[in-house]
Amino acid sequence: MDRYKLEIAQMLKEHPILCKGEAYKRKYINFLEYFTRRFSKNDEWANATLALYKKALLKNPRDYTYEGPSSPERKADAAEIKPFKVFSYRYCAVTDCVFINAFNDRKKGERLYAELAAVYNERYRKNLRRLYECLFDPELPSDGFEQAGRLIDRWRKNEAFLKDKPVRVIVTATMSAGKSTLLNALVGKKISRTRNDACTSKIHFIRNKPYEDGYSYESDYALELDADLRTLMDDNSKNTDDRIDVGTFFRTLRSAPKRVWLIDTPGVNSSQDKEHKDITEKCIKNTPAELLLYILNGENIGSDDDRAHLQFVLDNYKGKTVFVVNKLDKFRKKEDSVPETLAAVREDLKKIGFAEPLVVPISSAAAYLAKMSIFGEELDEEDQDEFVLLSRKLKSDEYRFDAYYPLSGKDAELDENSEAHMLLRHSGVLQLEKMIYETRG
Ligand SMILES: Nc1nc2c(ncn2[C@@H]2O[C@H](COP(=O)(O)OP(=O)(O)OP(=O)(O)O)[C@@H](O)[C@H]2O)c(=O)[nH]1
Ligand SMILES: [Mg+2]
Repeated sequence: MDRYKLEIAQMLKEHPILCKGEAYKRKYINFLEYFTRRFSKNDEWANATLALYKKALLKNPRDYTYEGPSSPERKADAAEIKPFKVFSYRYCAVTDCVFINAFNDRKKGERLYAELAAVYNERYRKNLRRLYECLFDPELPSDGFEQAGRLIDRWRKNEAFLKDKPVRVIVTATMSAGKSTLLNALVGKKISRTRNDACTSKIHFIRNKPYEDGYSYESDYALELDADLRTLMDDNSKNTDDRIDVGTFFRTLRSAPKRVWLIDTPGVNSSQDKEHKDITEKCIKNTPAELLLYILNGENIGSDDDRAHLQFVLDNYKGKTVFVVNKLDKFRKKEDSVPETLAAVREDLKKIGFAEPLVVPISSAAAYLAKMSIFGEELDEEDQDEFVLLSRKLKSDEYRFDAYYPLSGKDAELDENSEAHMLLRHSGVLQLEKMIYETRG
């Protein structure tokens, strides 16, 4: 499967067909299934997407059975198609059918379209052709397609998104620096395991989508388009590859979505798992990326493991690097100083050989809690307590981490009266997002 497909958002939310009765929906799915069987028999993406349609559109997916022609290897005749021919929602059906089977593949789309159009009487074909053209040409007007208007809008959002070059961001750290917490904060969802629960030895490619479709995808040996938390947290033992690909919409307060891949590498500690180190080093050396985020554990600055890994990064990665010092919220005013620590890290990095290193602070824990709260996720009691403590602490000047970033300017719509918005701002993550999203792909 082409991995970019994990960046395509589904069009199922508020789908026009949802208001119809179950019988009509079954007919509709049958229509889609006939063409999917005929044109995409061995296409993992198409089959998984069709399965998602069944799950999302049907009230009782279990009661559904395919009733179309039994041997779709040959083109069905009109009589065979008649029982499940979709008429009043034909614009939706054609859009969905091409979406499932031939998104981004005009050649296959033409073959599919020829048979799709043949289902309908000639007097309907002119408009159907106009619809089809409009899917592949964003310049054409998309009005007059009734219920399919929303589907076409979504199609176009996907299409425009994939035209952009992705910003590829490698994220690396020694163990327990808070890398997973930071990734979860950037994505605005729990997508990476935290707190050392059996760490993974895979590279995770976490890809953004153009809008929230309600689904997280994971390709880890098998393709799962509706991955739950467990699927996301567990590695499939059958996967002999050293990577896992995830696709999900990144929840942020920024207005425009951007094609971003966060490339999460296993934590390296030379003293421990050699395999992790090898995989991470290979990734840093061989994966093209516009940006590398090196996460440093603010509580454990200057470790030998970090020194060795920093040296490796210096020698092997030539793109832009940002050093992100995490967990500074744990400092105590009487004992530690945020600005002095940042200055010391900067000096250390210069000594290692980084010219003018960009060093910024963050509280990934604060950023994560703020996002969870903003996007309506339930915080348990412990999280709520931490939220309150961090909110208070990050209001005091020294711990307003956003103030240490070189960039300024408006990047997100913030509500000054919202504790969660202010915590998000003070955590530093908005500024870090700005750096990522404004990097050229
Ligand atoms: N106070 C505070 N704790 C943090 C912060 N970021 C992470 N932590 C905590 O540090 C611990 C390790 O965080 P993880 O995000 O799992 O770290 P990691 O780098 O992914 O760790 P490994 O994948 O196991 O190497 C967890 O208990 C987090 O809750 C932070 O900014 N502030
Ligand atoms: Mg981790």
